[in-house]
Amino acid sequence: MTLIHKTQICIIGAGPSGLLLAQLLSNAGIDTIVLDRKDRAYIEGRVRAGVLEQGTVKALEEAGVAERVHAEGLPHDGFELAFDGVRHRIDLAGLTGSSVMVYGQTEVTKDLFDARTAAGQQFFFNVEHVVPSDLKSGEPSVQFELDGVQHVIKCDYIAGCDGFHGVSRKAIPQDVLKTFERVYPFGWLGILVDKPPVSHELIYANHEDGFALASMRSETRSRYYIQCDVNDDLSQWSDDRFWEAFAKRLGPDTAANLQIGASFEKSIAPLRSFVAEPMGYGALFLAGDAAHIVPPTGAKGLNLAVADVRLLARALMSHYDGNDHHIDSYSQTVLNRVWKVERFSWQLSMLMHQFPDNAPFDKRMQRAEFDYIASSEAASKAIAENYVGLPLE
Ligand code: FAS
Ligand code: PHB
Repeated sequence: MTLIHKTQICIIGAGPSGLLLAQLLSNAGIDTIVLDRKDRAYIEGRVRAGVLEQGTVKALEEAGVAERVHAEGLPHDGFELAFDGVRHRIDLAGLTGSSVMVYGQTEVTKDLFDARTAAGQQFFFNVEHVVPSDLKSGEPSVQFELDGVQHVIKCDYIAGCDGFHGVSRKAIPQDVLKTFERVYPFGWLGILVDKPPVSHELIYANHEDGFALASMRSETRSRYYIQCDVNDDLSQWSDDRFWEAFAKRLGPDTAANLQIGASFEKSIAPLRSFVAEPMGYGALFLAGDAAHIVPPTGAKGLNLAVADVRLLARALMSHYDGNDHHIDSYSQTVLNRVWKVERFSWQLSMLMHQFPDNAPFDKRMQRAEFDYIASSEAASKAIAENYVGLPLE
């Protein structure tokens, strides 16, 4: 037996991309179904991004889910870059008139799940064997299995919001799809600890031992990262070893304010830059990590996904208003911005990390670039305008 469902937009993936798209479209009266191979608890349990651009906050406002981010988020007017203990503040507010909001991706996901659940909108969790089909036939559909039962969703369009390891990107024919990738020779080891942050603003530090990032989730919960070997596993990183490395990379003056404690979350993430082109094929449109990955150095992954979704929601809404201009230009429009954000994330990653194969000259170039940024308002402004978020188009 196969169960048939009908909707206007089938959204594969209930991460931030899929959930935000569903919310924006549902608010516009467009019918959606959201599928995910995991369930809500698993998705909410993934600790990821922590910094929201104003454009992301605006999108949450447009989706009607911004109450908590305004009540609990921490507005930040600046952040610091540090090299071997020398710190330079990037004055976001002074240089751009804008700022960022510190608010965890976990919370964004919770807010979006709550809104869709409250509206009684349809999810299918724990789905298997998801197959987007008939992308160019005029009658697209998505097949999947749930608890041994076959389902088919007949729809107008399919939104591939299923992340880097999803199936949507792979539904684009190999002779059409182009991919671009750089894999970095290190990872990030991150912890969460219920201790006040070492500084009231984020600090990105480059030290001869490696990169470190001091971030936070609230005034009592800190999120810290250090660069680690790409082959490391968590068993090699006790809290004591983490704290010793983290304090050394921050430098003694900064580390003097560090309050250490037992971590309650610890994970290692690989770093890569990745883009797939095109981000549309027939009735399938990609958004978020399904189409691109950035190293987290620029705090762009989640924010780039949200920007894709804002453009895709606009395109789909316009379609139902009788105008296909934005649908036809979606891939080109969104990729223009994706590549600029890829550039910034790559630039900051190249500046702030220790590369195993870097020659002494390369290390001097990193320090010279830091010294130039610290001494040039123009160079600091270039960093600032990317960090607060580029215009949507
Ligand atoms: P997601 O990967 O979040 O969601 C995709 C969803 O699709 C998942 O729920 C998955 O279960 C589902 N799915 C996959 N395959 C499926 C299938 N076949 N069928 C149905 N569903 C399927 N960004 C930052 O800005 N700052 C950070 O510090 C940061 N840290 C990160 C750390 C890690 C370990 C990772 C992996 C990413 C990090 N990111 C960070 C980037 C991250 O925040 C992403 O940009 C963000 O989750 C993108 O959201 P989505 O596009 O929704 O993809
Ligand atoms: C985080 O708080 O998780 C975070 C902040 C800034 C980044 C990356 C991660 O660039």
